[in-house]
Amino acid sequence: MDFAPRIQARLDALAAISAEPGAITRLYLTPEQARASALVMGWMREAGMSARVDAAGNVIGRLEGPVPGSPAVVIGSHLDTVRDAGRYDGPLGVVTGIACVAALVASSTRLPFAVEVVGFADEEGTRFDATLIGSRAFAGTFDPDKLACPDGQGITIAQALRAAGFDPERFHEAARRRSEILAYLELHIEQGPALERAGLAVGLVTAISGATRLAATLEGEAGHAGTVAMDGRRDALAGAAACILAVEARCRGEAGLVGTVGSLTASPGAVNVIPGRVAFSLDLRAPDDGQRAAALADIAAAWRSIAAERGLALAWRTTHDAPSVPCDPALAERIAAAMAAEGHPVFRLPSGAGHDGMAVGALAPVAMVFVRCRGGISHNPAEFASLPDIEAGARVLLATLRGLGADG
Ligand code: HGY
Ligand code: MN
Ligand code: MN
Repeated sequence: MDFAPRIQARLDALAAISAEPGAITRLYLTPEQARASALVMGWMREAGMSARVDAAGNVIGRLEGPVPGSPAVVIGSHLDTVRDAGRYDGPLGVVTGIACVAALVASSTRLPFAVEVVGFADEEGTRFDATLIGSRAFAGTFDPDKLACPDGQGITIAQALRAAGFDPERFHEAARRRSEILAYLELHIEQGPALERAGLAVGLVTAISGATRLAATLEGEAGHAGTVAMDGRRDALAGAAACILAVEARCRGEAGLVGTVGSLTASPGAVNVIPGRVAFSLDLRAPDDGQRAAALADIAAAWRSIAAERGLALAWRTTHDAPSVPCDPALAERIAAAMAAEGHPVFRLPSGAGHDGMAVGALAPVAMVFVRCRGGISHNPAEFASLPDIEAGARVLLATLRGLGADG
């Protein structure tokens, strides 16, 4: 195997850079991110690229094309993680991109375009109520008002940028021009069970599902757990429980529709106090935007009636809303040709997970390669991709680059 052992070793090195000993947690604009960026830039330079960090914190390696400033094929993914993450989600795509460039340089392959490898700084949206921050900055579509978004400690993105040595007034300088980018390719673990069920190492993504994220609150009345009768309580947490079950009921049984309440905070949070206030999230996804909108409307109606019935005040705001992004057919066919040349059947599947390609799609044609992951497990330390599958993914990505080069 030419690629996989070194890719795995680098994933392990990145996994050791975490805010939480014994877990993998690397969030936007933290010291851990700075250390990971420095490590990745070193690998980029070792592969023969120039390397820099842009105004949003994205790490960008560049192998120049035939002339300085040549338009580039970009290979990207993200270097940030969810809390207690796996080691493949994000970094696999960045480290594999670097390995492909190293192979091009080692074989003195000259392509008619530049190649850039980008490690986006925040795709997960774990720290702030904003997601795809790095790739939206890269695509020039980031809403500057969101720089005022606070994290759980009240630190805004702008303040965190300054603390990390960036200037929020120059954040917009991360934006690239459409003329600079020919295409965007992303290799990522599938984060689902389809490839494993099909017994395949790699898959070709047809579209990236759209997603809506809400931050909701329910306000009731805190009270003494021992003296307030059950009738008449305005228990915000019991109300939230009903809302969560309403999400599950609406999404169950409808193919491709998924709804998740992943975070919830009840206050005051004492064992003998009826919760007066709950803040909770909703993450709603579907391959079809109309399907997602219809589900959101039904869930909102269910939540309103639960709140009315229980005398609770319901409020929510949308923290993320991204339409489904189809992969570019021509670019996808180039990947399909590379898969076939590498001896793989071309298995096409949608992505239920979001990816940076959703943002970069505003700038350039996007296509994705999936690599099988064990049990489809992700956002979990048990996340795993085998060396042969990592090797297969790297070879498909390299063959795709070479094919694009042959296309001119
Ligand atoms: O949430 C997602 O789908 C991605 O992992 N950020
Ligand atoms: Mn993820
Ligand atoms: Mn990811």
